[in-house]
Amino acid sequence: MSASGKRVAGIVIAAAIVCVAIGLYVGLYLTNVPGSAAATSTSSGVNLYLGAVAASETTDPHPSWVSYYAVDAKDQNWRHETTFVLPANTLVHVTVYQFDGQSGLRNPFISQAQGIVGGSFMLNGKPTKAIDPDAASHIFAIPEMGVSVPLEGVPDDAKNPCDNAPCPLSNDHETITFTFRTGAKGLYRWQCFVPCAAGFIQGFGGPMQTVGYMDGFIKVV
Ligand SMILES: [Cu+2]
Repeated sequence: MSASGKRVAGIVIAAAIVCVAIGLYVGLYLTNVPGSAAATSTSSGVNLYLGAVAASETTDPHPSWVSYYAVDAKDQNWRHETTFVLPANTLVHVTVYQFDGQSGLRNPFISQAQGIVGGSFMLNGKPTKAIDPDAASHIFAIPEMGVSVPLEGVPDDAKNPCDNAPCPLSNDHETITFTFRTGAKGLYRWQCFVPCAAGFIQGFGGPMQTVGYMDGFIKVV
C-alpha cells in the first residue's frame, strides 16, 4: 500500500473509532435509568425516609457532590436513589434526616412551607411553618403538586458533622417530617431550590442539574 493509501486507511479507521465511541456515549447516556425507591405502606398512608448530605459516598462517581438519598428507617441502609414510587391519592409521611450545613436561599419566600397537610412541618419535633432563609440547607419541592418544604441546615459550629454519606444518626443532623397527599397517577419532577452546589457557578450547576443528587422524580402509580 502506498504512503497516501496508508494515511487514508488510518484516517478512516480513526474516524470509525470516534463514531463508535460517540454512539456508545449517547446510547449509554440515553439507556441509563437511575434506580427507584418505593415507600413503605401503613394503614394511614405511606412512609418515605430520605437523607440529605454535604457529600456523596467516597465511592460515588461524584464523591464531592451534595445529594439526597433514600434511607431505610430501620437499618439505616442508604441507597443513592432519588426516584420515589408512591401510590396515587395517598398521604405520604416524609422524614428527612438532614446532615448538611446552611447555604441560604436567594429567594426568602421559599423558606415557607407550602402544599403540605396542616400547613406546617416538624423541625426536630417542633411544629414549624417557615425557617430563617439564611439557615436553609436544601428544599424538597414538587412544583407540579405545589409542595415545597425548607430543610434547615446543621449549624456551622456543629461538633460532629458528617462528611460523606452514609451518615449515622450519631452525626449532627436535623430531622424534618411532613405529610403531603399525592394526586393522580403520573411522573412528577422534584428538586431542591437552594443554590447548594458548591464549586459551580451561582451554586446551581452539577448536583443541582443532575437526577440522582438534588433532583429526581416522583412516580405516582
Ligand atoms: Cu440542595
